[in-house]
Amino acid sequence: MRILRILICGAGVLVALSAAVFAGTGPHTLGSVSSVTALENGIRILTTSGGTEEITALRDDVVRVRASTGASLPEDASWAVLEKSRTASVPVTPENTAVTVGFRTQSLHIEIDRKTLCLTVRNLDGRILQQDAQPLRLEDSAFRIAEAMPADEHYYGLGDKTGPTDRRGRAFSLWNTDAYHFQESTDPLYKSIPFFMSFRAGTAVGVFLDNTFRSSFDFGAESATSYSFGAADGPVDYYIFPEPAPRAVLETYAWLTGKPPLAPRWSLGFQQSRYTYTPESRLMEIADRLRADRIPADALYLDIDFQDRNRPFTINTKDFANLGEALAKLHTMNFHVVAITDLHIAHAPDQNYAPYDSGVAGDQFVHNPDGSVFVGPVWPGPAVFPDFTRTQTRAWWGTLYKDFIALGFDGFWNDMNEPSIFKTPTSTMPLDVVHRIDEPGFRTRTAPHAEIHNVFGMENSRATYEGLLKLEPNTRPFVLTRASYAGGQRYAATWTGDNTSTWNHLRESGPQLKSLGLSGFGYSGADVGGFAGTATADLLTKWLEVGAFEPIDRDHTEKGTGDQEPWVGGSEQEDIRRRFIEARYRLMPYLYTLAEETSRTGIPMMRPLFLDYPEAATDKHPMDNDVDNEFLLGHDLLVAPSPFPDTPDAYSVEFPTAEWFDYWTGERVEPAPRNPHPDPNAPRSPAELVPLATDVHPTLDALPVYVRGGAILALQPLVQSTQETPHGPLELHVYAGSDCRGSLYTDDGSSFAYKRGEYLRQSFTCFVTAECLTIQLSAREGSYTPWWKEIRVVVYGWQPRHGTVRMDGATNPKVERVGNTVLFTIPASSAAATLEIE
Ligand code: NBV
Repeated sequence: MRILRILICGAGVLVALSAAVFAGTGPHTLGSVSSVTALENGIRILTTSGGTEEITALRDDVVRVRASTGASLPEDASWAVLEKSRTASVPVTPENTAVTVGFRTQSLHIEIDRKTLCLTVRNLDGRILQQDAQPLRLEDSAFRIAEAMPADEHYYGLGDKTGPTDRRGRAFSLWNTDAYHFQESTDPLYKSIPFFMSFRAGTAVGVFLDNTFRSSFDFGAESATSYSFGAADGPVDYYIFPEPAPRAVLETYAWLTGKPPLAPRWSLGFQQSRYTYTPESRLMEIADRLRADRIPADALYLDIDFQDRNRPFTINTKDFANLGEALAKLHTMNFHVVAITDLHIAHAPDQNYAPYDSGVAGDQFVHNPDGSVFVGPVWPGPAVFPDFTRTQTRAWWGTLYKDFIALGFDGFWNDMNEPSIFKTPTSTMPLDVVHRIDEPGFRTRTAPHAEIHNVFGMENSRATYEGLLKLEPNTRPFVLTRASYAGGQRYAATWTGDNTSTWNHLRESGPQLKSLGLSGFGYSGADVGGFAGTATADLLTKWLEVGAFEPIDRDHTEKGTGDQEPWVGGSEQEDIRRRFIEARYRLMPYLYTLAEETSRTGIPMMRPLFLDYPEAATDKHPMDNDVDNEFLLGHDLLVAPSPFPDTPDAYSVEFPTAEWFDYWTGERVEPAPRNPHPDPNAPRSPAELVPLATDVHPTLDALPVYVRGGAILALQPLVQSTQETPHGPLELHVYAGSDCRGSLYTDDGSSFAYKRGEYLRQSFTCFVTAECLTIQLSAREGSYTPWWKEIRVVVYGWQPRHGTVRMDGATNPKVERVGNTVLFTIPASSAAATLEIE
């Protein structure tokens, strides 16, 4: 029997519990430091087992760790990390002691224990930010890294895993999987994003394991004192980036793996989908009814039945005889139409099926180990699969969109790209299917499916995105993908796959979308109303309420389920749902400003509370752990659906700061301490006063939404589609409070003209005293001319004594007092302006 020597790292102490270090294929470590070479940006260590470990600094706050059992490191290439970031480098100062080797950057100390090779990362004050709990463990081709897990540390990320946003106490595997009607216990799911953030008392550390093989993460399911991560094969290659705050971790992750491109504005509108609106007349009925019932909407979807025999890039001309005309008509009605284009190409030799014929001619499909083309059954029956790891295959795939673009489709939906394959126990390709990597930065080589599986969906969406860009260079592509990997946000928005029409899934969708946002995917949605099963009218109403505040708001359901459009269930329900969709459209300037922020910074539109308010709790634990049902839409809106939406029970909403307004009434919220003391006069400790909370008694027609005191939100008059020009002034809603600020970004919403300066950016601040409210509008940046000629200012939470406004000391707009608000209108101008209200 083999006994693995268990080494425990920590505080420079090495505890050896048994007797041998194994080399070869059994469980082993890399041994100890044998020699160390100082590099300009780090160190390279040769180990006593003949292995190599290299730790380098890409920036002062980003280190990369690579290790191998041999004298050289594995290929330095990545599907996820941007070339310019992966090759970035900063000089470091070597720091060696009798027990450690390492270096210092401008913000970190990196120490490797000479005996165990355990890594400790400290800040310049010497505080431990991350520390290996055990030496790197290797067995056959697998490896595992274990880190110390302080009792008050929390873990976030890994994409749209189910369950609480905090991953602590659970274990997950990453292997892209078609998880039809997944449940809370289902793992793995559709995406593999081997990135997480540890968060402890206000500080956060990002960790990204850049390994595309099946990987796993255990945040304390197995051990109460350590967490671990590893992969079944492939390189030991990970990045550690400690930052002073969680937002900075996401910005750094975006620096490493990229940001989502700016979404076309229409994709932020309400989207109506079903599997499948057939025939064409049904699609038109849906469009007509949305407009007739005055339910604002921007996009309609066509699912697989619009195709001929489920063959991608074909049209079922029996049911869709005049699709081109239908699309043109829908455009005149201000709709955009998204078509599904699955990646499985029907295996249809000699049938004049162009995608198959041209694919075979260019040898574009994935091979079996014997060189023949791999064929697997999916929707079209036997199918073949483009080898998206090849640059030229991606380019060929992109050309397949030409006719659909010409026909008038506006966006594309890449489903089934885990890849999902029927009639096989693994639901995917055999692991030895051969991909032929032909990609700048990579060695041109073959790779087994085991290596490519988790990036296959991402490369599919990349091929789509890049193909669309090539076909229409001045139109922002809209691609929706189901499977992806770290970095996939550069090409596509995503949704959480086949959820179910249950209250539990409504509840789950919040944490899932917060987690996607924490994993790079700032534009994401869950099927509103649920995919599998038929939603009850109340469930659909509640889901449409919450969906109105999520980045992608798409109602979608499965074939054979009951209707799920906003009018289903009667006019009372429809009226409520319309009101929420209208609220989304009124908020469009704010939403679009957030979308631009996401594309510029990587900070998601929909956020957990701890992301923007990491120090809200007195002990700095993440607030989301108490109220995972709540989320932020941008910095200023707090949305608080019920944590148990299937019950009418009251619940408590917690606020990260003291000043909030009810978004619907404009009234100041008077939050009460969370745990009221039995004796109201008893002295309270500061801890008893936070977090502040208010009780909510849920009703079907209401969703608690709050605005930060100090927020300045931009709203617009109601429209039925983002294509419609609003009539009336832009609205600036000013919620008097401290840290008073807001911003606005806009552009034409669809082209890349903004990259040439055709955009508008403006920021706003306010300053409140008892006598005067001063609002400052910065000069507009950019050359874009917006639709508004006037700005209507609406002030909440502050009443003027005299009711006068001075604009730059001169003009005198009339002030109205309506209920609890103060309103006035000013001419819009590109110059800076100061408004003084007294
Ligand atoms: O294309 C049909 C569906 C689609 O509607 C859904 O959104 C995807 O997640 N697709 C899965 C395949 C069939 C699911 C039963």
